[in-house]
Amino acid sequence: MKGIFKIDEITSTNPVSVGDEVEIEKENETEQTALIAKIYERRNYINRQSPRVKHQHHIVAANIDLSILLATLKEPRTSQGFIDRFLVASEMYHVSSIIVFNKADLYKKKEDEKFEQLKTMYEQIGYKVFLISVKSNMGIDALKEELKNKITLISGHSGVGKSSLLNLIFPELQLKTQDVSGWSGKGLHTTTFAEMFDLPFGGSIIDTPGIREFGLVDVSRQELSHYFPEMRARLVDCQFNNCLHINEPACAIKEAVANGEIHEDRYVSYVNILDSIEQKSY
Ligand SMILES: Nc1nc2c(ncn2[C@@H]2O[C@H](COP(=O)(O)OP(=O)(O)OP(=O)(O)O)[C@@H](O)[C@H]2O)c(=O)[nH]1
Ligand SMILES: [Mg+2]
Ligand SMILES: [Zn+2]
Repeated sequence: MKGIFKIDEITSTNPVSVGDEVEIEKENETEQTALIAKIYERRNYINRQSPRVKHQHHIVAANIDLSILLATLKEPRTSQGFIDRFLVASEMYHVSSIIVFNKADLYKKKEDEKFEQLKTMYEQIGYKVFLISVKSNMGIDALKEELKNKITLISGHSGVGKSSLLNLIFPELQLKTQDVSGWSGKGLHTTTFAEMFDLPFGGSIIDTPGIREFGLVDVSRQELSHYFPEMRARLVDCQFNNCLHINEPACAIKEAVANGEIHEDRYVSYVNILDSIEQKSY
């Protein structure tokens, strides 16, 4: 990279990310090296708070058409709170997203029921939900259809099977996956950096390292409800235009929760995320 970009985005830990469209200048013919001379404007990008340095962010990927959250209800279990944070992030960055539950082969009655509940809840809001098993090749064709001719980012906890899914779709890849001896419960990261691959049927997909937590950046308490689609539509009906939907009178959101139009579990997620956002003191 030509040195100049390093000061471009001062708070980002990485000035160039996977998915960036760039202009390169050949540097050395024999070693086949090149320099990034220019980064084109990003259509969108996904930002994540750096786990180490507060107030610093990391661009996970740029120019994304579709963002997949790979979740599991077992080995490891993905919490609803985590899913909702992911969805908020996708809404913020204007990236459409789908939720894919993997390891269906491990699900017993309890997990099957949980899946159906979550599917119903998210589909009502307008998110597509898939159930797959990489191990038993279930639901893969339907998912492939979604990926055609798109740049897709795949994220989720460590061990949910992101690299395994890519290997199944595109065996030539031979990405490193966690030991077959199974999921250790320790969340070892097998994939350590994000990488993009072209798909044989058109489009490309970005494998990423597992994430423990979605640190949301750039979202204020006031804005948060705009990123819950089922709340967004009702905000104009709150009596106060700065309503946080906690204990204000004549709140349309709380009314919708009370009459079942907004799922209570989503509202709980909203309150939890709201609590976690630092109050900015102006
Ligand atoms: N039972 C079962 N195991 C699976 C399935 N898909 C993946 N696994 C196993 O889950 C483990 C983790 O898979 P990976 O593909 O390495 O997970 P990952 O999401 O890429 O993990 P990181 O790279 O650490 O983020 C491996 O042992 C896989 O064999 C599935 O559908 N069913
Ligand atoms: Mg991986
Ligand atoms: Zn309100």
